[in-house]
Amino acid sequence: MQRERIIREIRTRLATARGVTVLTGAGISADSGVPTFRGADGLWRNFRAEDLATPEAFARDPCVVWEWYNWRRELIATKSPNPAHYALVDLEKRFERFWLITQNVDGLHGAAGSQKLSEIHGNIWKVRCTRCGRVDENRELPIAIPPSCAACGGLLRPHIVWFGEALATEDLNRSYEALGRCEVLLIIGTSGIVYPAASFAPVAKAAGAFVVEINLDATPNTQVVDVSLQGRTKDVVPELLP
Ligand code: BV8
Ligand code: ZN
Repeated sequence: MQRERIIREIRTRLATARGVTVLTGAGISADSGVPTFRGADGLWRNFRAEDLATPEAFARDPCVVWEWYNWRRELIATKSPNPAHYALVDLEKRFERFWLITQNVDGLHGAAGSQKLSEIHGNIWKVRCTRCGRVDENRELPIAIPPSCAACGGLLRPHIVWFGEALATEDLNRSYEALGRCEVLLIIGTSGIVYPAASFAPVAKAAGAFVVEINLDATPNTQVVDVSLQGRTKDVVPELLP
């Protein structure tokens, strides 16, 4: 199906849908200048997320992990939402049932105004005490290393889901509910490699949704979805608004 027909099909589906769910990955923030994890510019200051975004790395040397997160916080603090983020805020207002599931920890969906949102891998602007479990927002640039809890003095960690860690039950439940009840699932800017988000396309398809992928490159999701559009999110996503 050529591009115009695909876009017409998606807009028609959105025009008649009652429930729309969106899953985003690093590709939607790439157009805001936030590096992605994999692919050409996919590096965070020469570290691979799989090496540092783990509880083992933090247990071994919390200061190195915090240095890495400080570098990322400083970089992300200079970035702003792009037209794709704002198009999703617009989309949220148009449907009685809308939910946005993001793998991104950069906080740009919230900054753009998205409210019906699950940040399933956490948020780089939140910290969690390893002793008392308290979660706070923290926007210090840089955060003093090693940061300690104001309530109990315990060591603070980023409130982020690392590799090998379970996602929050509430986020998973909300995500599976949104995937099971939508007529359209839009998958935007993700390489479809990281689980459990990588399994969301088949979950929604099995529940009868029309699944759309918008991404720069083909991914494992490309075989599963109903239609796939290759392009930059900031150009393609606003085109889909009914
Ligand atoms: C868990 C926080 C279990 C860190 C992140 C098989 C089955 C089940 C699990 C596993 C499995 N094999 C391995 C696992 C474990 C692991 C996993 O999936 N590993 C992968 C590598 C195979 N999963 C986990 O560990 C998860 N937990 O399974 O728990 C469990 C259960 C009970 C008890 C204990 C444990 C936790 C996963 C969360 C990891 N944390 N982030 C941090 O960010 O600091 S993941 C990290 O990757 C980021 O969050 C990122 O969002 C995520 C996914 O990456 P993408 O967003 O897709 O980004 P990527 O760069 O890969 O791709 C960008 C895409 O955009 C590209 O395709 C590119 O073409 C495109 N693009 C670029 N520019 C643009 C664009 N598109 C459009 N426009 C553009 N301009
Ligand atoms: Zn504490």
